[in-house]
Amino acid sequence: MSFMKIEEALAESEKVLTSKRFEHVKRVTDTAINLAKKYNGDEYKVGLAAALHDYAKDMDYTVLKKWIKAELDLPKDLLHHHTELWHGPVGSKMANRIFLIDDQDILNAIRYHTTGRQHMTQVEKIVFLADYIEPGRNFPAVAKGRELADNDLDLACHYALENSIQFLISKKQPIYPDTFFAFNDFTERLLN
Ligand code: DGI
Ligand code: FE
Ligand code: FE
Repeated sequence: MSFMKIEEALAESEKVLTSKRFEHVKRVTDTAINLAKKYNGDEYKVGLAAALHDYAKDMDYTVLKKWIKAELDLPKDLLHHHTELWHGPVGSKMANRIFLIDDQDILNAIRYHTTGRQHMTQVEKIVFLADYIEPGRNFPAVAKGRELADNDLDLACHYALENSIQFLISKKQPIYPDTFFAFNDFTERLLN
């Protein structure tokens, strides 16, 4: 259960984020709630997860590193990947420990919002996509991402992952395994 209101979660994020990042978080929250309405999803769960999805994003990486080391069920291989990948897993632990959120779906939506993963739930897909297509995003692939998100969550997630992987490869960046697991999962489902 979680008793935190979305407004309260937003207020907590506002305390720890730059104003620019907080504006992004509000747009992701609105986008996620709208997607939930469209797909008959859980507006509260996606709204709460979206309101907290970047909670750890502006924190010092030495703080994030301590959390990864201390939390037994956070994978230690994160420490060998880009620090950009740390704020989702750590943010979900903070949501649990500081705000006492124990709904696994909400926690996973925060945890996997950057990479995705295999077997994403509808709540996870919606938060992942809302982060990708919120109205403040303006990279070339975003128009098609919005169009797909309007019609099919799986196709939209597949497209977002495909584009992100291509972008990372073009930048000669390593790709975290969960990103591949997510991409393969959606690809296999689209073949069937
Ligand atoms: O926190 P946001 O900026 O709103 O968005 P995000 O959490 O989706 O992405 C943060 C960054 O992480 C973004 O610049 C892309 C990068 N990223 C996503 N997946 C991977 C990744 N970077 C690496 N190295 N590997 C990945 O698999
Ligand atoms: Fe993020
Ligand atoms: Fe974000």
